[in-house]
Amino acid sequence: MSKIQASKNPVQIVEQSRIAQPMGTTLDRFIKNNQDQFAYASGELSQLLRDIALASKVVNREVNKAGLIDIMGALGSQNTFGESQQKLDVLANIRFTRALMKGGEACAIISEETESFVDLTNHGKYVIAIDPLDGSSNIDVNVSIGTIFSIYRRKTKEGTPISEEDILQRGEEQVAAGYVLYGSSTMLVYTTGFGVNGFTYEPTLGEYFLSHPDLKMPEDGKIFSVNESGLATFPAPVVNYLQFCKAQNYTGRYIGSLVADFHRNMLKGGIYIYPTSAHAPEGKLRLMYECNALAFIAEQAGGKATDGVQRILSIQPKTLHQRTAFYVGSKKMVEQAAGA
Ligand code: AHM
Ligand code: MG
Repeated sequence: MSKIQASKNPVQIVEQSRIAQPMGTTLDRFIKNNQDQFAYASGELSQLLRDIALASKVVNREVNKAGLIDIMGALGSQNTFGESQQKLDVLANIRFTRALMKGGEACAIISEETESFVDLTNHGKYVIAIDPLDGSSNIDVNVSIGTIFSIYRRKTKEGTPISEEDILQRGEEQVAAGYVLYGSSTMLVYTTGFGVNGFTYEPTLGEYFLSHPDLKMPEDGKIFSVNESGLATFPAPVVNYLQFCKAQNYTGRYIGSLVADFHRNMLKGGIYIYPTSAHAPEGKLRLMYECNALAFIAEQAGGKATDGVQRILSIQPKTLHQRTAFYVGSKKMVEQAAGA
């Protein structure tokens, strides 16, 4: 008998590894298969996730054709904070709001693009905080952008007006959170508190497929993502930490799109820091629709998120558009950057 064993058919090997890990499962099937993880109203939360996924496909289509038709560039209006709104920001906000209104599972929406929350005056059980299109300064230059969302249970009785108690919830009360990254591929990554899973969009089939099951963030890493223009007035631990990173020949990577920077660091190991500075005394990023979702995902993937002192998810929001300093990524790096 020959000493040389015939190797397995490569197609067979690929198929076997697919069976071991449910790669290629569609997002819809994955959501359905995992529905029993929720204590109650599981069908509604599943439907809500599907509504968000559907709206993200529409936004993805608009993002992809942005260079082809005249929807790029400033609309000429400004949002609540005096920042110029890009047309795609406005469109994305409309798309997500419409999908959530039609779905009926959401009762209120908090969005970066609107000054106050929207009470949908229905019997929905969930409150959504969303940044429909984050990293908007990158739209015109064809660089990755993202959508970030948090889902909470409403606290007050259905059918009554939405109150502050429903809206100003701490991040640790999220029942689900996720982001969509419109990058070289479009990905949807989400958690319902049972780990983190990533799905890649197949545009010709119009489906998200499970591509990154049970994502884990490396405990330590060698990538630091920070806009150093405010360095002179950063907190001392951050200044020291950046010196350390450079002395260790770590890699500096900063896209200026939170979702893209976060996603890369989650896969490769790294830290994203947007600290306080003279320029941004309370930090720049928004607690409710930028930081909380990513903090939930980071923790679920084994990473960490703080404001330099306390856990992001424990912060009690006082206002809708509250800013915070944000340190997120590999656990050891976040601890060291905060001077722990
Ligand atoms: P935006 O919501 O106006 O897009 O601002 C949030 C973005 C983040 O995506 C990004 O990490 C950060 O702002 C970049 O800010 P800066 O240009 O100050 O570095
Ligand atoms: Mg934003």
